[in-house]
Amino acid sequence: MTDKPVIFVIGGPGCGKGTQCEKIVSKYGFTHLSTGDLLRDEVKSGSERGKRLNAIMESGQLVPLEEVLGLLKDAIKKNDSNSKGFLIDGYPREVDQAIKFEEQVSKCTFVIYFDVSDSVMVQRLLKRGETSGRIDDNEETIKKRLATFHQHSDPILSHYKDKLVKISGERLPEEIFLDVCKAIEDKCK
Ligand code: B4P
Repeated sequence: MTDKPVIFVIGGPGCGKGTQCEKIVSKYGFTHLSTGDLLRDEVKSGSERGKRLNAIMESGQLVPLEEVLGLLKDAIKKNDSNSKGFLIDGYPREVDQAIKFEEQVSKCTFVIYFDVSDSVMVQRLLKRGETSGRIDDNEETIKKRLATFHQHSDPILSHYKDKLVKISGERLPEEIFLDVCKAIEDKCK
């Protein structure tokens, strides 16, 4: 479906994926597709599908694979002709998502994983929750999001052990970004 580079950006809730993706976009001009944002856009549309997705996100669980992959495929199709490459933020969240994407869309070039402890992620999300208005940035949902993340993360990291760049996300965004740039310049030569 695309022959452009595809970078998966993964990590726990609040690990800094979205923050680093913004920086990557301004420096390298990749197309940023956040599955969380695509889902929230669908919710905003007020459709019946959006209502179902909203309830799942509020419960801290993963939405069904077909829904997320469908949204991603549409977005890739729409942007492919003008894109230098795709940053897929928040995907895959389970091994099946990885397998289906690579079967139906493209091989992934490499995977960036931001490593952050639970306590730091919780602090960041609670702080963001003071102003974000996101239904999932509250204490109860954050706990569930972390549990969902831990349930699926080890199998994904093993699945991608040969394509994985693990970066410590407990530093200043600018420091983290230096490692991100090294990885992109090394892997997307
Ligand atoms: P997402 O939208 O992906 O939510 P997230 O994990 O919190 O990441 P986000 O990008 O928003 O936050 P970031 O870490 O950058 O997912 C939300 C929900 O959607 C999921 O729970 C799930 O239900 C559903 N979903 C999404 N993708 C799915 C998929 N593939 N399959 C199934 N379901 C899916 O930043 C967090 C905060 O930390 C920010 O406030 C930021 O300012 C701060 N921060 C970032 N970097 C920092 C740093 N270095 N130092 C200090 N603070 C920092």
